Formats: sequence, C-alpha cells, structure tokens
Amino acid sequence: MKSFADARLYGILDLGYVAAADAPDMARRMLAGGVNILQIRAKGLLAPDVLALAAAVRPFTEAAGVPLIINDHPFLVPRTGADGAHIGQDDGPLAAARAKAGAGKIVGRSTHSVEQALAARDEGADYLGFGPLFATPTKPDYRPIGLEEIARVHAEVTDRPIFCIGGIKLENLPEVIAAGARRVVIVSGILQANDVEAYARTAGELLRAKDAR
Ligand code: 3NM
Repeated sequence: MKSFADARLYGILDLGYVAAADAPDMARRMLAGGVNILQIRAKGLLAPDVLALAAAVRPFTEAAGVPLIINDHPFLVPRTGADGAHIGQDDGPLAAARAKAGAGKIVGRSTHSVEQALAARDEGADYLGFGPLFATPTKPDYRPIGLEEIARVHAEVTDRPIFCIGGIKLENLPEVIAAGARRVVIVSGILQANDVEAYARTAGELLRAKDAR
C-alpha cells in the first residue's frame, strides 16, 4: 500500500450520489484519477450490503495500492479486508472503534472545530476530517466552519494528517489551499463530475503544486 502520510486527495464513494450497482465502476474511475484514499459511505445500508459493496470495490483499491476505509461500521473492517474505519463525533470512543477494526488498521474521526480536532488527536485518531468548511448538501445539518480555522487547526495539530472537507470543489480548492489546507476530501464534486477521472486528477495536481512552492 502507498504511504498514508503522502495522501492528499480523499475520495468518498457516497451512495447518496451513486447507485450501489454503479459504485464499483465509480471507484475504478476515482482511482484512475488518482484519489489517494477511498471511503465507502453508505448511510442506511445494512451490514450485509456494505460487505457486498466493499467486496466489489476492494479489488480496485488493492490494485491501486490505495487504502479502503469503511464509514460507520468498524466491525466490518476485519470482515471486508478493508484498511480502516471512519467514525463521527457521535460514534463513541476511538479506542472502541479501533478494537473492532483490529490491530494495525487506520481509524479516522470527523471533527467540526479545532477543539474537537485536538480531542481526536489526543484519543489517537490516525487522521482527522475537519469541516464542513462550506455549506454542503452532502451533510446538510452542519454549520460551516469557514476558512479561518484551517491555519489554526494545522498549527495546533502537526503530527497527523488533517483532511479538510465540506463543500470543496475545483472552483474553491485554490482558496482552500491558500488558507492552509494540504489535504482535502471531495465528495459530490468528484461524484457528479462529467469526467470523474479528470476532475480528481486536477484536484490532486492543485494539492501537490502546493508542495512545490
Ligand atoms: N463530512 P461534499 S462534510 C461527509 O464536516 C462529510 O465532517 C463532513 O461532501 C464533515 O464534498 C461532508 O459533497 C460532506 O461537500 C462532504
């Protein structure tokens, strides 16, 4: 598997945007575009259906050397051969999710403020989501953080990857990067693109261009 620390673009296969039957091919296109991490987010799906979906997507992530992350169901991680789990603020202690996911697996946590980011770091999350930066229909009930906190969260949490998320599109990615983001999650922007592969590739190039400066 490629180095997790080098990941810049995190893609989510969100069944709110993609039919389950189309999900494996969407995963293939996202990976061809260079997403560095792929999450399965299937709100409302029962465990057997998440298992089936993960089994269908797994060969693509494996071939690409990209970690496969399961949203919400850490106990499915060992059963799918996935590389980790992602949990939200209401999903209990990180240690409990890690115990279910198993030794050596990645466990990330969504955070919605600098204070929550510090707490997730202190409980040992392998990476943090930080958002939503902007209002987004993918997570409609959350108040946007805005761009000002990006610099602060990166100054406070320096020892693990932070993925900014929420309403990020190619159009606003340059300002998100200028505000201090190094890594992002893009959901609907990628999944609704006419050319998924080109969209992801352009986002990855913008994120990596920052390293060259
Ligand atoms: N989590 P889009 S925002 C899944 O802030 C998710 O924790 C968020 O989707 C958080 O790129 C979000 O379509 C939705 O805006 C991101």
